[in-house]
Amino acid sequence: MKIIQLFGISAFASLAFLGSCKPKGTETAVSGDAAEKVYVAPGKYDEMYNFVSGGFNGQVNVYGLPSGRLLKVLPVFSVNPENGYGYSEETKPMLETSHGFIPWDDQHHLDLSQTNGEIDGRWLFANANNTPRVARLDLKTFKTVEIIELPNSAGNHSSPFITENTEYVVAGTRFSVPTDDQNGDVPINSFKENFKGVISFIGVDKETGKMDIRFQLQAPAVNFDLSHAGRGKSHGWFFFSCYNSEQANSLLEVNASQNDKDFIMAVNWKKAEEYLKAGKGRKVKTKYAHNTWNEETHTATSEMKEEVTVLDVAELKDICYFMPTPKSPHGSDVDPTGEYIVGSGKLAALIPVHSFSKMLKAIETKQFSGEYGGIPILKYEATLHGEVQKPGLGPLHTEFDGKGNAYTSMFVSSEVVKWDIKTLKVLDRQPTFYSVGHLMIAGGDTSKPFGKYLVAYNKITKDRFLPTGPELPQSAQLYDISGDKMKLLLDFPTFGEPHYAQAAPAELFTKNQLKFFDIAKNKHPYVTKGEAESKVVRQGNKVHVYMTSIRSHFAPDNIEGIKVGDEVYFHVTNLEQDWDVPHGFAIKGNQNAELLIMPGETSTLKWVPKKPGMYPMYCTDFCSALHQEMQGYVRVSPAGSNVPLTYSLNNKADNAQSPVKTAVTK
Ligand code: K7E
Ligand code: CUA
Repeated sequence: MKIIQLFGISAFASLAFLGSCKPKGTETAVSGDAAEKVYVAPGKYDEMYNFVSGGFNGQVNVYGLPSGRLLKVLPVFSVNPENGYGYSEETKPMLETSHGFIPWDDQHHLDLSQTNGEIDGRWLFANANNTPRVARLDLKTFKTVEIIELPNSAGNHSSPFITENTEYVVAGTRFSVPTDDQNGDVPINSFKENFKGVISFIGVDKETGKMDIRFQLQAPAVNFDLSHAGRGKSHGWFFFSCYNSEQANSLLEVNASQNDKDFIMAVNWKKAEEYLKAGKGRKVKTKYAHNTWNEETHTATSEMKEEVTVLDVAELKDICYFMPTPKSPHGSDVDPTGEYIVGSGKLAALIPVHSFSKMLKAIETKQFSGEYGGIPILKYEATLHGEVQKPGLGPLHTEFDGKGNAYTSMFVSSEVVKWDIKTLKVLDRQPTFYSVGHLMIAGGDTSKPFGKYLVAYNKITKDRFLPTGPELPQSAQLYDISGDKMKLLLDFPTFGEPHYAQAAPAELFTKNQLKFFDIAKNKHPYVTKGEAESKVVRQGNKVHVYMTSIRSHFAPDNIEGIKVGDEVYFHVTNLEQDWDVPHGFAIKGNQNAELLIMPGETSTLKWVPKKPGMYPMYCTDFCSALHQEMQGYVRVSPAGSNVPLTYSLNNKADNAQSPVKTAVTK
């Protein structure tokens, strides 16, 4: 099914099922010392972090390499009942958009922040395809701390790719659509006339990482697929693969596969900045959400923005150039030197490699073969460094090892192919099991790849793992690329559907790790910094419970006088100041999820009891030997009853030290 989606053309679809394309058996593919190379002894750490996109689960998964052990699932675009992301009052604003609250998205690509073209370990950027957004995760806490929505866009696939000093994160629209200030209520077949392909340049603050959309480029209506920034000599440029230069709006598997060549669009973003400075942009009225997490208040806020500046690349010359690239190119990858740009045409029988210096020369000497949507098309031969001949079938993505080699994933022929960037000679090929999509080398899209490991993220698992019903996990496969020949070391299952991934040595991230939040710095409006301050406050039908948790009780743990019709907010502060001691919180009948509160943090669960009765609450995370005792009761009375609102901890009749307290009513 997935093959057919990607390669609807029947010839290719059938190729995928041909015996000749199926790789040889595992026995021959795994090298003898593989176990030793991936074994991480109990108590030892992995060498690298591997951040893997979750695809249609909307999350990011963190693995250790070389073991392939899953360390954590980081919620980004989808709600996560495991820790209350998207359910707690504090995190709900993270998922606000111009369409309202959205609990899900489709997450494909990741990029780690860079300084001087090298991974700096600070932030991880993630895209959402369906409702176009870009997220930033802070790798000090492994939390999603910012999400920005993208106006004038649809299907944010070509994203989030960053420049070598993280000046920009870019996001190219997959679906061209009428821009937000135009009437979108037009016939679909007016595509050519009304639709535009917009690319967003999101600026990133050097110190704080804070994002804002600096400008957008309005380009002809094509489908932007992937991109990568220039680096080194090509810093200042961006390269976007485009398909559907046919501008089809239906049955794209046929109608967008007509042209022998589509394009890689080269964008001179420094030039675009000049035009922006000169005031050449058009202000477009729109609406997009910008959501930020505040680490001091432990709360997200969502702001609706109303305007974005758009530069029209057909009008403002010399921002964009098209490099013809066969055939429906998917990956657009730039080698570590910044000189070579590799286009992977899904339907092409070769891999074209463009040269950045030749491209500059071709622009200078005007070696154009025509125009497309007002953008000059450079002559294919004029920008071409060369073609890799007979690389395999269905090239998708290319990464680099920093030693002059490129590695391309071949979806249809299920293999990874290693080739020499300069000579374009194929050096090695190894099977994948099966139908590899993205592949990743640690640091493989930076100026300084770490090499050593390559991971293939495969679309089809078939017989690789114990069967789990109709849906099997996707598989990741780890290869040792330190020698001349690639060696398959390990299979590990993945969650959702991984697309792109990132990896780097662990020290880059462990050095910044935060172990717990300093409670003295907690500025949450409902924080409770000690049990003595815990209280219950009624404001009309809203009841605020200022609650604390510490091993192994809540304060208060008995509450009476809640009435049907009340909205109860449990603001739970975890008083612990130690690493790895979260407490959980849940109450019978709560229609959202648990809270999982980190040490020093405050989180809020909203609870609306529907009928009178006795409602137990408890800690969900096994926090101590007396975790099971970490529980309490809330008594709910009928609407209009006169049971006073009281709260207590240890309210034994003979214990005058902890009397039952009456709630404050405001
Ligand atoms: Cu090739 Cu969405 Cu990057 Cu998947 S995309 S494979
Ligand atoms: Cu706190 Cu279990």
